[in-house]
Amino acid sequence: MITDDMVQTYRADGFVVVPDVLDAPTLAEMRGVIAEIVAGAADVDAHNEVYDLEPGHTRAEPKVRRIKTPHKVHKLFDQLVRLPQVVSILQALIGPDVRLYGSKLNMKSARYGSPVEWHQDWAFYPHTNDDILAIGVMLDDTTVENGPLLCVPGTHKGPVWSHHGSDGRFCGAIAPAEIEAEIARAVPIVGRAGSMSFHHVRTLHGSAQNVSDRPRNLLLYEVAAKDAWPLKGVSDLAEFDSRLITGSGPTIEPRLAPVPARMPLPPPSREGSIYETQLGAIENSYFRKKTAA
Ligand SMILES: O=C(O)CCC(=O)C(=O)O
Repeated sequence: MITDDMVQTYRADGFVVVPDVLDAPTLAEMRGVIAEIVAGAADVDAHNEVYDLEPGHTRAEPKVRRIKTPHKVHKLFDQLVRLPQVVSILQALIGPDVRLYGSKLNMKSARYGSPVEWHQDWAFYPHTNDDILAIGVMLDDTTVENGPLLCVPGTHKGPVWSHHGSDGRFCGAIAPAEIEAEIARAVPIVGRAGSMSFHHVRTLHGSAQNVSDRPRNLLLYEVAAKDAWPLKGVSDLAEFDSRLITGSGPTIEPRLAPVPARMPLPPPSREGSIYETQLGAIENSYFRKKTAA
């Protein structure tokens, strides 16, 4: 499904959209499963292993911001990243042998869906090489109105910006003053439901609050070349190997590439999800201030 031109775009810009990867019945099945999972949030009061909740969530009026690690919550999400059409795109972009790093489903509900401040995924999980990307599965038609991902072309070949707050701790967000020129060049990642975006792990990106009357659900998978090892280490080798999607079996030989890195340490004062982590940068937020203005 991916053309040579699309591969060249990914290499040059650090992101690309492949239209219509999923068909209508698959989308309908996923929406049904998501509705069931979201309904379960009526039984919880606080963030847990499955749900990250929007401010203002109550049992009577559940507001889910993110379903954490959906591939562990329902088998459909584990199967989706292994579909042949998805695997062949991953192989064209990061090589024949790939491993799932993680997954998340960002539910940007109509009118209040939370923003995500400017960051590079690489700042959260530096590896021994950067043949790593995030797939963004568009579960809704995504337009400039409903809070699309915003990516800055070419930044995957540039610096790793500081994602540390004034307290010296990792906060998962870049101070907007450091990246004014880049923000001005950001491109909205839009497409029909069923399309998928692929952004490089070092690409600078963010996304605004959804102030439209349409939801914008984005299912994200982080996928790494098999020989990219996390610099934070591997504590459970069997679990690490179980996430291989393709390839000739496990390896204990990481490939070392000359890539810049900063460790996400000391750890953030609030962990659990990017939304919580970025509260460490709240006084320096770009999108919250913009929404309030
Ligand atoms: O949901 C979005 O648009 C942004 C997601 C993102 O960048 C992240 O969760 O790391």
